[in-house]
Amino acid sequence: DSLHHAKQVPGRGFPPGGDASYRNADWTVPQRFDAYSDVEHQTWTTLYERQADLLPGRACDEFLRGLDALDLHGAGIPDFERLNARLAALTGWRVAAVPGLVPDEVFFEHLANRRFPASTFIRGADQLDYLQEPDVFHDVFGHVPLLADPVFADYLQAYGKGGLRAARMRRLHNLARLYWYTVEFGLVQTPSGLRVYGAGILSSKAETIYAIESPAPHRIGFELERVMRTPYRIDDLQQVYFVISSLRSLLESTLNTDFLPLYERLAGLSDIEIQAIEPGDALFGPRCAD
Ligand code: HBI
Ligand code: FE
Repeated sequence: DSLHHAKQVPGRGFPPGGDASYRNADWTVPQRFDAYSDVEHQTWTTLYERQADLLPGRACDEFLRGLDALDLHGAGIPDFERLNARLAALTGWRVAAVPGLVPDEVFFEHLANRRFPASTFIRGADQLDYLQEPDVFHDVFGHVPLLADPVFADYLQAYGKGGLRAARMRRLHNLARLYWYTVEFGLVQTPSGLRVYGAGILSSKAETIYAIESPAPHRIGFELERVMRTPYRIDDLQQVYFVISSLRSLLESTLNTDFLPLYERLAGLSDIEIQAIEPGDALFGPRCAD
């Protein structure tokens, strides 16, 4: 999807001249941890400190526990090797450095094998707030903490396996919406209130506040077919979020669904407009400002 337009960053990712022959067949590259500049480490720390302030009461517990378990509080861009030692011990997942966007099949193949492809470059200090392509802060801070949770770890692997099947059935646009509205922009209703688990939200200061507090977006109870019929926009704050009741219920709804008849049904159903409320939608309110 186009959150992930590869941008060629001088000195990281694609080498000058665009020669991609340095990368491995699975698109992985070395992180080159020692080559990060102080300015690049400082950009991570600035982003980290902004988010750390916002997370209590907004991020789900599993995410916060993952930050602790992976020791992602340290200053600067994490060294993937050290991170992987902890992550692999917890759930068997690893982070694999990639230059940016990788082709769908390559992406799914990594996920199906419990490898999360993560960009190595970091956004410029002049682009702290929004970027269309994933950088190391989005990929590692946003996505990796939940990979320390055994239930989410299984969900993302199942998604990767499903992606390989959906691609063969030409229903990838439907499955990509599931990724978007869960892994990237998911909300979860917990006993202590609405919380964020989506990485696209958790790596954005503005969207972390907006997703929980703003009255503007719709918040609709998660239902697999409903989500797969809803397109998404990549260029602004979301107009709709889907709310799960727990990570386990999300995993179970995908494991208990036979996607084959679902895809057949979807082929005959129209898309639902992003702002639409359908009969049967369960609606959730924002957290009241205090
Ligand atoms: N590549 N590095 C990277 N990260 C992604 O999130 C990603 C990708 N390639 C394809 C892709 N996502 C999407 O097409 C899937 O989510 C459907
Ligand atoms: Fe992402």
